[in-house]
Amino acid sequence: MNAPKVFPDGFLWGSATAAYQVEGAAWEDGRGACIWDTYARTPGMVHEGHNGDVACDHYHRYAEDVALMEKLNLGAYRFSVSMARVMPDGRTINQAGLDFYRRLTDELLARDVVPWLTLYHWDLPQALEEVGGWPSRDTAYRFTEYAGAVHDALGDRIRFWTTLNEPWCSAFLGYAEGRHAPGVTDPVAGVRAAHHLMLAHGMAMHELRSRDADLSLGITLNFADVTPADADDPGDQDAARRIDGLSNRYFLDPLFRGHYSPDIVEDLASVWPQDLVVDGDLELISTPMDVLGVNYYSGNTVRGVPADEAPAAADRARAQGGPTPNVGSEHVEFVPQDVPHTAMGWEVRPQGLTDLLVRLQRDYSGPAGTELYVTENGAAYDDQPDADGFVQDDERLDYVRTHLGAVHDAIEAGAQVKGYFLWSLLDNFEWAYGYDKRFGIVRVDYDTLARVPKASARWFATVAGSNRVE
Ligand code: GBH
Repeated sequence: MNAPKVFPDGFLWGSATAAYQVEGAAWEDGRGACIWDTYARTPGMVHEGHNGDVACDHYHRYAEDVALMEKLNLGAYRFSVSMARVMPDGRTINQAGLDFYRRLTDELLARDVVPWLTLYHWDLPQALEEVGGWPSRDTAYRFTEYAGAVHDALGDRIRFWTTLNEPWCSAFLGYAEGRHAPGVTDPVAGVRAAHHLMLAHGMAMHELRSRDADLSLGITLNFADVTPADADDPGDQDAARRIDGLSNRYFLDPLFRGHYSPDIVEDLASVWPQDLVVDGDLELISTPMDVLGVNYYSGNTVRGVPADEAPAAADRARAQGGPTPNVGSEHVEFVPQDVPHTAMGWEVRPQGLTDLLVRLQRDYSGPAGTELYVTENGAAYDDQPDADGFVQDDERLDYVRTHLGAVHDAIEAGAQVKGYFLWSLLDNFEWAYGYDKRFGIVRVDYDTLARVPKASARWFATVAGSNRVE
């Protein structure tokens, strides 16, 4: 038997959700339309035309959900604020929208669950998309006003604030590949969106920091563990450099070093607008952060495709100029590995999480003194509920167990990891997959909206309660 892995005192155990994925009540209390409302209503974009109108009805059932968190020993809850509730038209403040997050926060505090707020998890007000969306610089200014409005309402009761969730997804899935809202397929729009998201982050950091020096501020990024198919092959090494650059360094370098990585800018030369970066932008973007949120699910093994060779079927569309999120790197092939996969088809690679956290500590967060939090990690599996709705989800439990082992290894190797949020508390609206993919440790019956904790939830409650993984 392995020795129990004991986590540092004060380690924060939590679960995560996002507004559009769980709240429902999409048209209540003055909420405006967001880009996901529109995208989900566009035929062919989301699995079976699902949308977030009802979702988990968290908007009405938040008290029940917070009680459940307490029962599961969860010390923190990472949620996002819907910008379209707070500024339905992208400009005017809607007090009723803010009131919901006050009620939620007060309920969390009453039950000793630390609120961890994300300002933006992909649900831009449709009104702002119509005047240019993230490819437009103005959106960063609207976002900063929004950050101030949320701070006015919640600044006295929330310590942890992250600006954006996964700007890579917003920019490149949303505006380059079009697999996410708003469904644009233009590489230049993707590059513009990425910069303006970073600028929005920097301006909001500046705004919040100048209001209150005691807040713990930062951003959440998604990371991929990238490995060359053949470590000795220069073409594969270059493919790995490109994908690591586009997925990881694209955001880390400006945030922590105040510049974009020169090799990425060079790879993107044909789609990088000359007037994109304005003097002063990078200073704002590199405002020192207290926390870095790390979302980790999987990784990729990549191969450089020689120009005279046809790429594998999965990458053919991309190589022939079809939309890809990996702007400027159309000649990279993703090589599936013979390892377990989740229901998303993502490879299970726990070692990648250890390597990532150690690297972030060594190359980025260390010098800045930024603390690392795993803000998302978890897995979708094909759950089979019994007659009572109970799910014996051994695969998910195992996924979380091995990834917590990976976090523990990283801490032992010196990474300053201060907490772990499991994605997700509830089964919820899984973006383009609708309700077809379930990430929850609590099952949601979408007919009755009843919540039933799965085996993984019971197990995770023991971990959170004892601060150790047996
Ligand atoms: C997160 O994004 C989101 O923050 C959350 O809202 C969402 O529900 C959750 O994950 C689950 O999807 O094709 O093997 O290369 C995840 C971002 C980026 C993770 C792309 C997987 C591709 C894996 N994803 N990545 S692979």
